[in-house]
Amino acid sequence: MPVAYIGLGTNIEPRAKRMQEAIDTLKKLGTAVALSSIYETTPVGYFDQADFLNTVMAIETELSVEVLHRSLKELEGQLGRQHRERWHEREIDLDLLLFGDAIIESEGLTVPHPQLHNRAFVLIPLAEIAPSVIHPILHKPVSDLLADLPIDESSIHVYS
Ligand code: PH2
Ligand code: MG
Ligand code: MG
Repeated sequence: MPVAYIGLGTNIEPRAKRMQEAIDTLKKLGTAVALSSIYETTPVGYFDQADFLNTVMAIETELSVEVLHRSLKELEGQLGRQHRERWHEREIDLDLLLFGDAIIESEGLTVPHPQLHNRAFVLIPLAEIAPSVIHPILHKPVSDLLADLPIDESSIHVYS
């Protein structure tokens, strides 16, 4: 069974409660095999918004990648996500980062996540639980992707 890596993010209070709810709900999509620490991170892309909590969860699942992706979008709605401008604050964001070694480029779904290797708030938690997983396009382990990324240490710290 493939392992899916899912990035979670929230920056609307109650952040910790929203994150825990999302983690508990994601467990229903398969077998949770790993969960990173929760990190508090400064916003990337659009700066005039509150700090995020970010984490990464690994789930072994029988779902197809399309069904898993659709389920993540549905769960975002169930967990209260409102539609806003791109990059702006969100109640909960559930991003499919990796799905085994699948490479998918269809309308509405790109796997691996196209920004995965550029974002400390993804790579740091991902490297915590999956340092040796190979990015199927870049052909490098997550630990190398992280080592290659310049990181502002003040932009991310362990929250819990
Ligand atoms: N998500 C974004 C844009 N910027 N910044 C942080 N720190 N964490 C996020 O999860 C995040 C972001 C778009 O999905
Ligand atoms: Mg996102
Ligand atoms: Mg998203």
